[in-house]
Order: sequence, then C-alpha cells, then structure tokens
Amino acid sequence: MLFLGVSVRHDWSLAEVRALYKLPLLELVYRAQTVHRAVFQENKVQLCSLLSIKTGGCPEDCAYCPQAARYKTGVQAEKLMSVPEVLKSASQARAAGATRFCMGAAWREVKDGPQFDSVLEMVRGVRAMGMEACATLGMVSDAQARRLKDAGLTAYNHNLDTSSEHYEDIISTRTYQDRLNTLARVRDAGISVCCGGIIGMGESVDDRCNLLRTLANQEMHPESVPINALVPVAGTPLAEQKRVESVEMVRTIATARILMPQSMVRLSAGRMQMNEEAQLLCMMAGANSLFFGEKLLTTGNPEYTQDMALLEKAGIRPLEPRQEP
Ligand code: SAM
Ligand code: DTB
Ligand code: SF4
Repeated sequence: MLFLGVSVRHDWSLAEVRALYKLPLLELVYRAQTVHRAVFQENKVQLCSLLSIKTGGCPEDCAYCPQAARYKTGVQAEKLMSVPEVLKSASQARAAGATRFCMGAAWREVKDGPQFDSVLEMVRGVRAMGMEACATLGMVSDAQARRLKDAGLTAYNHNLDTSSEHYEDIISTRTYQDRLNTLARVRDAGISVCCGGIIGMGESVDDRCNLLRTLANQEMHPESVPINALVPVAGTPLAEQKRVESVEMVRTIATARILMPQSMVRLSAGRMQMNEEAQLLCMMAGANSLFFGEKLLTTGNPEYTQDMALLEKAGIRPLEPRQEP
C-alpha cells in the first residue's frame, strides 16, 4: 500500500530488513528521514511523561528489569499510588509540555479489583486533562482491555522486547506468544498498540532485525514503537552488559522508521548514555518522541532543563496538545 507516496508493507523478509540495517549509516539515515518527512510533514517531537504508579516487587524474571523481586537491585516494592497523587503528577507533566502520560505498573498481569478500578480512574483523570493516556500493566484479558478502552485509554504499552529466538535467554516466566496474545486483545478492544523493544541485551543484528520484522509484519503496525537501549542495572542478570553504541540505536530507529512509516517511533530508555549529537541523530533517523523528566520508571533520564535546551537550540518544536479531550 502507498501512503503519501511511501510504501507501507507487512511482508518484510529478514534479508530485506538486514540489508536496510546494514546500509552505510548516512544512506540509512537519509532514507529514514525521507520516509519520515513524507509522513510527518510538521516534523515535531512528542513529549511524553512516564510515571511508575506501582514500583517493584514483580514476580516475573525479565533479565533487564530492576523491578523484578528476585533480583537484589535496591528497588523497594511499593504499593499502587493513589489516584490523587497520580493525577497531581499528570497535571505537572501537562504544565511542563507533555501531551502523553504513561503509567507503568510492575505487575505480571492485571487483576480485577479495587487496584484496577483505581487505574481506570487514573486513566479517566488523565484523559480529562486533554492528554493521551498510555498504560503498561502486564498481561490483560479481553474484558480488562475493554474496560480500559471504556475508561478512555489511548494506548497500551506491551513490548516484545527482542526477537522470538533471543527471548528465551531474557524471560522465562511468560512466553513470546503470551505477549502476542496480549497485544491482540488490546488491538481487538480498539486501543492503540505501543510495542517495541530493547537493544543491547547481547542480541545479534539479526535478532534486532527479527524484532523489527515481527512488529512490522503484523496486520497493523503498532501506532507507537518505543526503542530502548538497555540500562544495565546492578543486581540484574544483565548488569555487566556492555553499553550499546549510539550508532546501533540510530540504525535501529532508522530501520523502524522505514518499516513502519506511520508509527510514532520513541527514543526511550538509554538517553543518559547518549550525547546530544547522538540523540539528534536518532531524531534525524525518524524518532519523533521522547520521555522527559528526571526519571523513567526507576532509572535516570536527562534533566528537564537540559532536554528543553537541546530542543530549543536545535529548533525542534514539541507537538502541541490535541484539541479533542
Ligand atoms: N510490567 C509491565 C510489563 O513488563 O509489560 C510494565 C512495565 S515494564 C518495566 C515496561 C518496559 O520497560 C519493558 O517491557 C522493557 O522493555 C522496558 N525496560 C525495563 N527495564 C529496562 C531497562 N533496564 N533498560 C531498558 N528498558 C527497560
Ligand atoms: C518502554 O518501552 N520504555 C519505557 C516505557 N516503555 C514504559 C520504560 C523504560 C524503563 C527503563 C527502566 C526503568 O527506568 O526502570
Ligand atoms: Fe515485571 Fe515488567 Fe519488570 Fe518484567 S519488565 S520484571 S513484567 S515490571
């Protein structure tokens, strides 16, 4: 299919994706930027705010994650935040320029009950402020996805994290198919899908390409694709991983942009390890969204003033809030 002169496909082969990923860097960035500009003519960057509404104590064994209870990472397990606390944070994020507010909970899955009811209340509150609301709460059932949709949830984040081949080295407590099932439930409920992954977990280039290929070959591309660089956290099995080179982030983002021309590609975790020029190169390669604020969920992120200064000096304009609630 052609969209604004750009080809949108769902049948990418590994060889094709690998050929893109391995292009000379400037050629790859040029092609990605060409696709990007055809689709996103205004060339703005969306500022998103991230809040950990329920931190730590998670029963899963994701090898990268500081919030898994089984690893001694110093992250304390906390209770779910209260609705007013979350909405206060959302209101501050909005005042600081966020147009999307993402709430993360260290749960394996959503359980029905008062806690889920509170999350639905948070979603309603964020939407009432005129921001997009995104949540990442682990696995959901069909009925829970429908309730999230009814509360007004814009998007649900659930990452594939890596290729299906590399997945077993990273997580054993839920399968790749479990993840795909959750994504299908979210999609069927009419909620936008936010799905991406992490690079720098010891995967091969083919693993990265296979992750991107799995995302792009779905019947519908995820509307939002977060690309994270592993933040190695002491106490997790991946604590000693060598930090991924910024150029690999640029390649991954550029390839994602070409494969999924209409998606928001989000430069997510890992910006602390990147200099300003590398972050700008990621934006040149098609990243059109950032998480701002000093903290991601539990790890650090650049200072707000530093990010604003970077956008200002590069003349990059943030996306304004939408008119509809
Ligand atoms: N528990 C829910 C889940 O796993 O779906 C939601 C929260 S989880 C922390 C959200 C995502 O954060 C993970 O899927 C992973 O991609 C990313 N993430 C977690 N720890 C990370 C790290 N150390 N470095 C980079 N990304 C990380
Ligand atoms: C995503 O892909 N990255 C964000 C968001 N989705 C929820 C989370 C990054 C978390 C990094 C590790 C931490 O701060 O705990
Ligand atoms: Fe739990 Fe999510 Fe961390 Fe995995 S990534 S351990 S599911 S909080």
